[in-house]
Amino acid sequence: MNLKSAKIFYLIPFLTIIFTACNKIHEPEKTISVKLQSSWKFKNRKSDKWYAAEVPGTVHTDLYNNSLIPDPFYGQNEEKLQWIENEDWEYETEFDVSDNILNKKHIELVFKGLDTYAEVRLNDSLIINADNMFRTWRAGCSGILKKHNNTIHILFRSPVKENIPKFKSLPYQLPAGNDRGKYKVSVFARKSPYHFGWDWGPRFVTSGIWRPIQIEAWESARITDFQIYQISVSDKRAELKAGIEVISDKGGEFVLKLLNGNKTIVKRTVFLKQGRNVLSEIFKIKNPKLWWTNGLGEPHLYKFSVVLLQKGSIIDKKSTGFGIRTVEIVQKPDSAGKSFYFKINGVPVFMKGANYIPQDSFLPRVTKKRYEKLISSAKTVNMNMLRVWGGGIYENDIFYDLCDENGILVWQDFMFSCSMYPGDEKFLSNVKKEAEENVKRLRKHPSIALWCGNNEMQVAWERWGYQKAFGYSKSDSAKIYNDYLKIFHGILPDVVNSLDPGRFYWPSSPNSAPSGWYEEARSGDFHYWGVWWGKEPFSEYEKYVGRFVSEYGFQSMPSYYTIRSFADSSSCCLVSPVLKSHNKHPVGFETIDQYMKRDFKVPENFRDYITASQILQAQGMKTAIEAHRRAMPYCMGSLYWQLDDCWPVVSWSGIDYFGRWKAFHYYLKKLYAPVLVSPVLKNGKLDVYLVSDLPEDKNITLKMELMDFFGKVLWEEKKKVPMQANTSRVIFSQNITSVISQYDKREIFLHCRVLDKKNVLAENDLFFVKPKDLKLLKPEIEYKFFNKSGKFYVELRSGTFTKCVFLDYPDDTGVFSDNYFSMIPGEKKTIQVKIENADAEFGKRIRIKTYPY
Ligand code: BMA
Repeated sequence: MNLKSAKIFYLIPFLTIIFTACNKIHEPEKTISVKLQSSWKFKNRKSDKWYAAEVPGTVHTDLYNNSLIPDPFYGQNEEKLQWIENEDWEYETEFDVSDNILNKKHIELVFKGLDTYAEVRLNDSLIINADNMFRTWRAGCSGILKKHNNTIHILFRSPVKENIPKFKSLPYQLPAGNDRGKYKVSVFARKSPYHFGWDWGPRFVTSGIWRPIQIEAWESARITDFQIYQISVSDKRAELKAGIEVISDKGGEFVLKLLNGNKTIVKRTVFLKQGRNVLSEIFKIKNPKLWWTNGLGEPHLYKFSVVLLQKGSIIDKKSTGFGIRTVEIVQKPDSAGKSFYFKINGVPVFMKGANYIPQDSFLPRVTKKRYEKLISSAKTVNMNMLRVWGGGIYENDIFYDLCDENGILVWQDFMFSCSMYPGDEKFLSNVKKEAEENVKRLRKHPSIALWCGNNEMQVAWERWGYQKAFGYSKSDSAKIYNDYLKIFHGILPDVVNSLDPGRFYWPSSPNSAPSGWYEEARSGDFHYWGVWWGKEPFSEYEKYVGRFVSEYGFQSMPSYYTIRSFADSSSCCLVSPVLKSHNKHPVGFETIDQYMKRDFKVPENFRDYITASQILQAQGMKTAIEAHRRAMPYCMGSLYWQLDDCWPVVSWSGIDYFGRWKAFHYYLKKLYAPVLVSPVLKNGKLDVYLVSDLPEDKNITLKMELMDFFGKVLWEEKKKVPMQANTSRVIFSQNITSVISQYDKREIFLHCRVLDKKNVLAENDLFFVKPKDLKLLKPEIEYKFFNKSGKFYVELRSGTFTKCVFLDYPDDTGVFSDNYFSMIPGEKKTIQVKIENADAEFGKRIRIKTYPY
């Protein structure tokens, strides 16, 4: 036995001891579950040399950890590493098992994620032949497993080579625009689409054991599923049903206990038959505490457990968090088209959020801490919904647990995106099993708001010209679309209806309209890409306000520090091949530049250009989000593209690969705040909108000051107005041409504030010319750092109007309570710096900067 497998040997009795020590009732029967994580090695099939491997892991990260390849994200290394996808890879481990496991009647090896074509052998017996990275693979191994020197050997066949024959044998080519391979095989593989390349991601078609492997051993019975269903809910009580699935070795008498926290709510004798048993228990919760989305209340979670006992011993136990809430999607025809909005616990809620992509090209690298940080970054800026986009993965449990805990709803796509897929029986049955497993795994989460079939496939089929581009005959077209219908209007809704009844299914995002954006915006959900892809001005966001805008976005550069992680200083210019390889959009830089020239003075210095690109993105998104929120209740959702990145890249994200916040993510705090004040000037008429997502009415004061950049007030208005809960309305409307015309438009701005007594609930500035035409004064910022009650602050004062002040800190992962803000003359602003153990020295690492000067 080698040293590493010895670790497992010691771990098993240790775990068993924990199980017995923690429970008062003696429980020799409980399912034992042991992770098989250590002592793995791997090699190229063609070679004899083994290297240490990490499990869970990927072949790319294992090669890198063994210094066999350079850092895949550095420079243009991506290009050099494309050979990996064409190789077959072998993984192996050796391990011993304790008698405690070996003596159990039922022993299973469970592989929670194999990427993708994997032949698994236990002691030379083939136990699994996997072909879907999104599924869990189980194999009974009693009779094969022995006490010492067991080997698991997994051969991963190249996902590219595996599918070339399928690609070649189809009489037509299936579209897969983001697949950057010579053969567009991604659509044949049930493997994460973005691995094959995307317009924000590199191509790393990796292989590996990407989720844990464990041994599960049991004797007489095992709880295989535990779900809570909501039957009805009122203020006074909720009626719930526990659904429990038990596999029993022999028929017999058992005791089933259901607990709410530590309180037993049901205890009864059950007779189980041999094999699969489905049990259910209806119970009530008095005065239920509801689960609310972020901003509207506490996302209360109950913890329910089920315990199966026999003769006083615990046989198995399972727990689940559960949120009592209702989610309805209201689609009501109206004069424009059809609404699309979410009602949570009976209340219409405007959805504020983003599209989420996997956080790394190499998924097992995403630690719990990274998940926590990202979800908390979403919560901090007042988001209440994330869309798990269909080109990534059905996320790990931790992602949904965090969304449950933080009141963030999840729009969950099935993993299909921007392509058309095959429709042969084998593929369809694989898809069905994948959908069943993932719906069963995720349905318990209160955060899941809906299931969506795919990303942009219906719209692509109708509007992206596939038929012409691929030269499809009529019968090809009919066949391809029929295969589409089989999955997205057949298999997937059937799975949702049978396994997660009551949860809404939406075939494709967006809800397409053959004639184009204008019509698409009027019903259902809407992806608007006229800005960016269509090069339309930002002001078009005001024209294309949809009923629920589930995608729109604009690129910016990540922080300088992020760029330096993949580029040396000589590559830090826009035209360097390294930088170009880190923007996957065909004309990404050109598009940023084109928009920048329209509105901004384009900086020559690289670092200033980065800042300008971020502020440009933030301003563009500000135009969109304010337009969406002003249009409530016509529009009831705004999910921009995209929350995060999977590698250091120039992309549409607000948070980069290292978790650093761009200017846009800071802007979101105000843009998605419960109260928004949004001044709009059209043909001389000023309309000031007040948008409130708050659940209660309030009386507020609107204060408006027209100022010059020295702070001289030229015109002002103060108004007390009632602010109604959950509404958007114009609270001030006046033609101000005669006021404005007295001054040089380049030297003035309107500052709007909404006050609740002395608290500023919202503020916003309106300018009368483009940023590049403003005659701004040289900023005069004074600042000091200080500590108070163990907390660290920066206090700033501005002598003149400063359009953008920002605190530049290398690890700005959202550490400032505000950043990239404007300051009016004489204003004092205190910013908290949320960094553990910050001391006075720390201030030296923060640089106070202003933009554009
Ligand atoms: C949307 C997404 C992605 C894409 C993004 C930016 O349509 O669905 O496919 O990355 O646009 O182009």
